[in-house]
Amino acid sequence: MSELLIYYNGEYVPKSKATTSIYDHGFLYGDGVFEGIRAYNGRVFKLREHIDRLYDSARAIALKIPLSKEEMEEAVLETLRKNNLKDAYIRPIVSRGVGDLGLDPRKCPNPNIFIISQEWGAMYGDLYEVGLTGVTVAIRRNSADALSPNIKSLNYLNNILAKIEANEKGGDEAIFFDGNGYLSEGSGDNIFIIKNGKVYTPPTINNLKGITRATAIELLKEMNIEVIVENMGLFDLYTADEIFVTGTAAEAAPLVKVDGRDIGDGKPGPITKKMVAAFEYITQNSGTPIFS
Ligand code: PXG
Repeated sequence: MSELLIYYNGEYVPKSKATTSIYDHGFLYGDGVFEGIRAYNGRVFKLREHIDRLYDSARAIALKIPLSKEEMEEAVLETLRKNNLKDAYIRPIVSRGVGDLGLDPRKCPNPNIFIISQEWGAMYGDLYEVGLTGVTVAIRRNSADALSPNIKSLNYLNNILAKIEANEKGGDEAIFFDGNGYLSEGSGDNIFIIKNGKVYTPPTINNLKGITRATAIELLKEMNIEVIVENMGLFDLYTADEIFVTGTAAEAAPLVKVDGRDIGDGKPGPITKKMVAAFEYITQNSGTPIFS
């Protein structure tokens, strides 16, 4: 099989050639931004929304991406075409670029742009029917006034530390709270709680403005299910009737146990099942065509 091609500053190069210097501040300091996008059935899901978020993340760290959004979208599509991919995961990365050992980003005149793509199916397999286990973690989500969780930056250590804790505790996914004790999100997904037929999700001050989260809210409203955006605590999590998480990688996935406690009857509940089905339908039947 021939090597995957990676977009690298306007060219398509084999994976083994898509390398940057160790002086790239993306590597030295996690100074850069990225996105995670999926293509289903020959179409890229919510492409413009992901590109908008990439550019917002870049603006928040004062990183000017030397491509228009249209050029970036075309680069994503062309990367998929070059690799002949129809069902894929796509990872655009913009790093601050090569500088010196100092922090100052003014030493990095040229951002580096990479777009990686690869074939990708469902993340959790049959766990969608069985459900995932969640564990609350001691580490708090980065506070918005230190490093906003709205920035999808190359520094994912907060999330990785949560994942390490979840791994140690034997759970599939970590559940974060913020420094005020409010529910935040998972290590790589947003969270929804269902209680008495209504769906609740935290406001996005303390978590990523998830594109799957926004899609889930729209789908629930179309199903005439009330969605309430408000802060919640540990008690709300433990006493939920149902819980699901949303993310580009995770899609919509049920959480059936948290910290050893069954959620509802310990099986994916009715609203979660509707959500999983609705999300599968919309991903299979919408998006920007790759080959048109
Ligand atoms: N919160 C965080 C912290 C994320 O990184 C989401 C929520 C969901 O957002 P979207 O827009 O995708 O619905 C994400 C994004 C992984 C992985 O390997 C997951 C993400 C990013 C990178 C890797 O699970 N999810």
